[in-house]
Amino acid sequence: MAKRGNRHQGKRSSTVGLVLVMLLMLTVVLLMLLGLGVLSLPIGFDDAQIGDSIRLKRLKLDVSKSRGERGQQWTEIISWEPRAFVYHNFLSKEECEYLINVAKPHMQKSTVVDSKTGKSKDSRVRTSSGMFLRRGRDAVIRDIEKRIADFTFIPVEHGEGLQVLHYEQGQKYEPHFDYFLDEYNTKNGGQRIATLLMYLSDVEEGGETIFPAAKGNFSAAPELSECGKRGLSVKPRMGDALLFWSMHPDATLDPSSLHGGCPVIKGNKWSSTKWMHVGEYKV
Ligand SMILES: O=C(O)CCC(=O)C(=O)O
Repeated sequence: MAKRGNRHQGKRSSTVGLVLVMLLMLTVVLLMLLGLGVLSLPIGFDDAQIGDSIRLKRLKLDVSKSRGERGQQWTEIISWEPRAFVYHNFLSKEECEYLINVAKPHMQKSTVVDSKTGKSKDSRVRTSSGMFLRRGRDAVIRDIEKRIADFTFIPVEHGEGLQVLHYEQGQKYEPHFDYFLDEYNTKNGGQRIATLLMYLSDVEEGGETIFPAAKGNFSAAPELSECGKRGLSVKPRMGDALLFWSMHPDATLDPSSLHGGCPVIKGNKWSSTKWMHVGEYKV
């Protein structure tokens, strides 16, 4: 009896051993697969879409948690002069609504920078209203700012606070540069190097961001307003983000970055701007 018991025990322990070895092998295979997943960058070219505008598809790279579901994220290169890219579905619907709701009670008439004094002044060039949200203000904003840094490769600390803008029917921002031509505004962080413009709403008609000095062959799509047909333009789409560089890679200013917001013809336009500097911007 005792001998039979030993034999059963022996059999049982060799089965347990076999299961353990198999589990170990499975773990090794899983780790290898995971490793390969990490090593193969989640960015790939979609050959079928390489044409007039080169499209770079970004597979779902969840660099940070976002509030709400985001659609498929991918990057569209829209111009090399200026260097400009559209990140599709950069923000979720919930994040767009969050920014609008936080800013809404505090909106004030937008101003422009006086190039002689460097101070803010009221102007008919810019008829929207807006407000600044302090950098790192809360967890949602920190999350968005981290995502901006990940996509632009510009540290969070180089960015100004997010500015939320609201354009009602007829409101616009005439073409201008985001870089400064005065010394006053470059004291903190140096020159502005790039801008990320996030669209927080769709716009029924008009409200395109336009680059009138962009170089290249741009077809005037029929859905664009007359203003939008006067250069390279981007139609606002909730959640999309437009990144453009105000400086060349050799750190000289890029005049082809001249840009503006076309008048809104129908509907409302909400957007949020992140201006980034060459150095740390103290808040
Ligand atoms: O609203 C737009 O499309 C342009 C905004 C803009 O030019 C800016 O915020 O610097």
